[in-house]
Amino acid sequence: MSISRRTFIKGGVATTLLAAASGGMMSYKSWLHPVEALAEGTTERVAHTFHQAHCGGHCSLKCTVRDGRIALIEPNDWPNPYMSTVCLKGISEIQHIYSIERIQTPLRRVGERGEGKFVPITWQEAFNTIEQELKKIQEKNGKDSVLIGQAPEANYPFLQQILGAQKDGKRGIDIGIGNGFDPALGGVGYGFGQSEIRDWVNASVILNVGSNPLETSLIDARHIFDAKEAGTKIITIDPHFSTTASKSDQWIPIKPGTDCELFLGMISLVLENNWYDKEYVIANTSLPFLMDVETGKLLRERGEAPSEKKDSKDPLNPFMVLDSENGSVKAYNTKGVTPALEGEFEIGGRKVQTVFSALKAQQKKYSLSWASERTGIAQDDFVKMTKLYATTKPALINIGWGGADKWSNADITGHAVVILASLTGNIGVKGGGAGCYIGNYVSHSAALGAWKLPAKFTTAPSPIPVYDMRYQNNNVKAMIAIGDTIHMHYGNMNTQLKWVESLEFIVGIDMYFTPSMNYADIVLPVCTKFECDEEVGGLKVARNHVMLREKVIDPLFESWTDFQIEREFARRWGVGEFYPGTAEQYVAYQLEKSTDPKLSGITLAALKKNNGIMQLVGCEQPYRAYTNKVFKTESGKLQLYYENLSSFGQALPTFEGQNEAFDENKLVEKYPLQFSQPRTKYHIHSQFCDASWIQQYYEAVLEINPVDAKSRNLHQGDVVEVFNDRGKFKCHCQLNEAVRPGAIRMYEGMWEKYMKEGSIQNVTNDARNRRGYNLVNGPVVPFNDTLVQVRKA
Ligand SMILES: Nc1nc2c(c(=O)[nH]1)N[C@H]1C(S)=C(S)[C@@H](COP(=O)(O)OP(=O)(O)OC[C@H]3O[C@@H](n4cnc5c(=O)[nH]c(N)nc54)[C@H](O)[C@@H]3O)O[C@H]1N2
Ligand SMILES: Nc1nc2c(c(=O)[nH]1)N[C@H]1C(S)=C(S)[C@@H](COP(=O)(O)OP(=O)(O)OC[C@H]3O[C@@H](n4cnc5c(=O)[nH]c(N)nc54)[C@H](O)[C@@H]3O)O[C@H]1N2
Ligand code: SF4
Ligand SMILES: [Mo]
Repeated sequence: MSISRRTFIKGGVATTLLAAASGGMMSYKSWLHPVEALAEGTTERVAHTFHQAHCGGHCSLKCTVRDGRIALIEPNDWPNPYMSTVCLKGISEIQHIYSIERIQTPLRRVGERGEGKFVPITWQEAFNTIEQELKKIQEKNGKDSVLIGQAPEANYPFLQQILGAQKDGKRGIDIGIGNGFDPALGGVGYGFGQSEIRDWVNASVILNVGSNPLETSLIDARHIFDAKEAGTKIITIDPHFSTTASKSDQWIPIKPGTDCELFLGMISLVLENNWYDKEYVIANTSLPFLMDVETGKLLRERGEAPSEKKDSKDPLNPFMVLDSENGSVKAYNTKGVTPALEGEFEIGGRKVQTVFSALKAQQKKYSLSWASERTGIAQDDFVKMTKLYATTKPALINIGWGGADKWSNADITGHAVVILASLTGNIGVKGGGAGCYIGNYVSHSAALGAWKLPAKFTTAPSPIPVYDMRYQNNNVKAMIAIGDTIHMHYGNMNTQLKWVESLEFIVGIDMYFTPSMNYADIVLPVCTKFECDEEVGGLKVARNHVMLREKVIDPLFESWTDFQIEREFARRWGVGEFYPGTAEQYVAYQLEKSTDPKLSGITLAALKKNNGIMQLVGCEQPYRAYTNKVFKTESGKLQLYYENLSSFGQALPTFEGQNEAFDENKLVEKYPLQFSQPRTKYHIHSQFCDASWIQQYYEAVLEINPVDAKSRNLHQGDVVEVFNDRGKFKCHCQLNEAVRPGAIRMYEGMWEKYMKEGSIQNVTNDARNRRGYNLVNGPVVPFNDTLVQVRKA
């Protein structure tokens, strides 16, 4: 029988009414036939594991196994039921782990790279070849000629050390904002200045900029709605009408790539209207520090050299401020001195001013009309939004990694964000904060006991960022690609592939035959996190909890666990005797040897007894960032002036245009559409493209506004070609008013085989900003800074 949508909806209503009338709620439990009905001899057991990390989820799962096959996946019973989560992707693993795309045996490539011709081989043969080829390459070119490219889902803590290899440390991903945001706090470069999501209920206002947590941090949806119910006003600033925009109090559409202008404009308004928190700024930031007007250098007690000792309590060469009481110049940390915030004066013939005064002068360029025109946000909305953010406390800026981050000038945006949040006194306060946030990345953490290999096994440094290997001379001759890294981690695929093809040997390690595997010489099949050859497979600390990975089912096909594969590398590279014997031994060691009080009382036995999940000790309150207002900078304050970037004119955020997708670019005539590639709740990047339950809801489509479709004579469902000078791809198109006119959108990660032709990476921009090499994490890959044209294929 074919069911039309109408009858389907009617049927749905009838079922719901029936369930309500009989007093019963429809429950997913009804999917699993009751156990009494099972045939005699059927075995059933429950086991626990954790799911993926890259969605921020880390869901701990309770799995029912019947006769060796997974029959039901449910959220685990977390100590606090409110934390128990699973999403459609997790549930779909019942089917997905048995996908036809699973790599079933080790494979050897027999065709050209990329052609997809492989033959099955044994593990013995696969590892013999790997050992022989990698050792040959290392003997000839040095150990650092092997590069490990690794997706975050995979767990190979020792492989780099075992092989003495390089790792793709600098990969230009998710660091655009952090590069400019973090120096102010002394952070690691990913923009972490926020508290945990449980603190969002305490915010009065949240500016959600270029972030779509209702899809990209699905597990946190309940906390976001809690905040809304508690009265938090959420304003989403996004070029497209995103899922999160649709649930926000206000959506402010912004022209793509103009977040830098947005925040610069906001800073100007805050300064002009005295909406800043003077007391906070004086106490906690470097804005009162004195600088030489001519050279732009900060004044120190003795000359210009920075303190050798990074200790805010006892800096060797402290910064200087102007004592507001008597106008004398003092070290910033002199007891009892209240520094002046503003001022310009002379010391010994030298013109000197406070950083705050310099900022005020510089910001004159970034007027309301300038910012409003460039961002496309009406002046009235701009002022109202800024005033609300600046004058309602506490206020929070949540800035994503997928929107404003992936532009070549994102570091300037990040710098402006941290200045804005500091001026308004919102960093290190309950309910406040600013920065990037996804799921577990900001929560309480605990250090597990560290298993150590002998010090003689050393890793090789990675002098050249991985995205630059195709452009800069380097020593890499072989790659171990763990996950879909070749396909996902680089813009401008056609250039990237030339480099990949030049490599002498590639090992691919994955559960699924992702596009990257096509380029490998030897492919190894890995177990999913549900499969294991022993009773315990691993451990992780995430979302304020410790989680255990138990064996749910035996390894499928001929796959090995990541642990087994790493152990085999260890054995063959002479490290075997120092490597843990079993995964269970390793897990027990990590717990036993930990000295972290948050892990006290948490043993392997206790974890097994508690469904494989226990809460870290003392995490009742949400993790709050920097509440002691001591930052990991030289002065211990929010250091908002970046002296090291003065040669680039970026000691204070100075507007610089985008690399490609901006109006004044001549290329706009040829390629008028900006292409953004957000993430979707249906996938984790390239993962789940092959999951047929998910495929029912999402197929590869390019989304375009009906206005832009009409001018190109495109109709819903047409196959379109998206192209620019770098390359092209083809897929169906979908007309969607949620997409901003002048821009198109397609979720990133889709495997080539599910496209009509090509990959989105064929067109994405890989330009690297020269300034980037002086930033914390190297240049960002500006995936969104991409112009294209679309036509009917
Ligand atoms: N389900 C799921 N969750 C995930 C992931 C996943 O693959 N799937 N991936 C995880 C990872 S690694 C990451 S990096 C995060 C990313 O998490 P988010 O930052 O939330 O990522 P996106 O959804 O890609 O982008 C957020 C929003 O930015 C908007 N945007 C695009 N261009 C611009 C712009 O120029 N300015 C502004 N202001 N907005 C813009 C997009 O329309 C989109 O709504 O998600 C994580 N969570
Ligand atoms: N055009 C464009 N490209 C982008 C982006 C963009 O915005 N635009 N965003 C970028 C961003 S933010 C990110 S973070 C990257 C993400 O790109 P990737 O880091 O490649 O992320 P995933 O696609 O999640 O890859 C995870 C891989 O690991 C495998 N895997 C999963 N679990 C396990 C396991 O337990 N063991 C092993 N061995 N393997 C496992 C999966 O099968 C999959 O192949 O993509 C980037 N690429
Ligand atoms: S994919 Fe879904 S179930 Fe799996 S960890 Fe992420 S949010 Fe949780
Ligand atoms: Mo990411």
